[in-house]
Amino acid sequence: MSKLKDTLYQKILDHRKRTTKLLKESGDTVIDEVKVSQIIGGMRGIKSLVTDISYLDPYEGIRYRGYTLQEVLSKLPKAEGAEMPYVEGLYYLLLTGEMPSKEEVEELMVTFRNRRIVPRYVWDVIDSFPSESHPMAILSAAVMSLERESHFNVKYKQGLNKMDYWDSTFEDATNLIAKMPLIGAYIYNKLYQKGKGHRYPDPSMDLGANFAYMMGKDKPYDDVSRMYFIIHADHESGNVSAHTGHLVASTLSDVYYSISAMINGLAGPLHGLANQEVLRWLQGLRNQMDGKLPNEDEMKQYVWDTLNRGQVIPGYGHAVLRKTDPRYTVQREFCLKHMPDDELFKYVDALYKVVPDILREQGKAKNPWPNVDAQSGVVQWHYGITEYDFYTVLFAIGRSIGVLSNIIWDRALGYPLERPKSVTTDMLEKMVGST
Ligand code: FCX
Repeated sequence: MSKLKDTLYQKILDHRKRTTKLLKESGDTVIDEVKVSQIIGGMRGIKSLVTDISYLDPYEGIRYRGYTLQEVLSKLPKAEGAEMPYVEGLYYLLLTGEMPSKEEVEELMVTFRNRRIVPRYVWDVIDSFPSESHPMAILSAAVMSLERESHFNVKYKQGLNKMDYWDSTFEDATNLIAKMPLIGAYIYNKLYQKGKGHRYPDPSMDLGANFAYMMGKDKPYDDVSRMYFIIHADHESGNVSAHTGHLVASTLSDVYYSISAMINGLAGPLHGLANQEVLRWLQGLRNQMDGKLPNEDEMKQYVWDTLNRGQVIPGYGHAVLRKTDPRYTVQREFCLKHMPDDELFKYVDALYKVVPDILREQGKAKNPWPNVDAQSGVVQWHYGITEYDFYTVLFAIGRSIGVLSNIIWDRALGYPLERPKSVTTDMLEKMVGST
């Protein structure tokens, strides 16, 4: 057994006792109440999921296993000369709650390296898509096509003990994480770098550096990839992509079905696709300005025009956060260091100065502050990834690490099939006494 798997197993054995005790001694304790506005309003704020992998505080932002993003970025081991840590180390941290040593990460890198090979039929699936297809649709189908590789399914058919579900799920999850960057880069090269061919991974490189290599990008794009995959990895369990992955996995569908579904949820403009929407929206402003940087009044006008058309300002607002997203801040700091004179970064910076006040004045959005998506496309654009349809694929590769870690733990703790109860409007009216 690898060090990671061994550590994980010990953690699982300890944790099972806590879950059993909670259920046995406090199963009937009331934790939350549900209001009509929450039932009609997308279940905002109802405490009804449990995960120990990350927690989202409305004012502080995300913590992974108790660590802030800044702590994660400074404490996880890094490659020689790298600014951002190994993505492989994040998987170790999310799964075990322990900050890995460099040796532990190196062992995991070997594990990933040995599982990278993508079967030929997956390339065929990708190649068969028309070139106007959205890269998220291609990614979803490519992951789905891998389903026949599931160890969990084979074992389940053979008669698997419930206590062992986590083990083959771990094998499937690790296999999929190892392959996701290759699939993502292949989709990019097929759609946007025709004729250049696809670069296969370099065995000496870590996941982030390899992704940059396969995309044909020089330094510091290796650090951009590491940063990007790490900050997008998890955002507790109620967001659409994480929740979809968990929900589908709760039926004991394998990780390929679950992650394909996760990708489909992430592909909506109110969720992951917002990062491409930000770029599209900024390009609209840029075209309108004929390339010159708008002044504050022109910027304000563009924001108001968008709102007056009944549209949202992409990259702003959040269902849980009530402050600037620390994932925005991490990327902003990277931009200030590496690309302070970038034209689009200046747009983003200028927007930060006007949008929160306008959203407050409009009085609808509960959170007027920027989220992760307000910054992320600009970084990609700067390094030559100008095909913004592709940005959510990068989000999906990162998010799969958190969602897969959660699914392994769901199986380890025996979380059941998810099945909330619905009521009819008639019933609701009777319950509130309005008929
Ligand atoms: N611009 C304009 N209006 C906004 C807004 C924004 N950025 N954010 C929220 N609002 C509006 C909502 O549309 C809603 O209007 P309504 O009453 O007419 O339906 C009202 O304000 C209340 O919404 P609120 O409770 O603040 O926000 P929700 O939890 O319903 O929605 C999202 C949260 C993120 C969907 C919303 O803020 C939004 O649409 N933002 C723009 C898209 C975006 O950036 N999404 C990415 C979010 C995230 F980081 C991610 O998942 O990647």
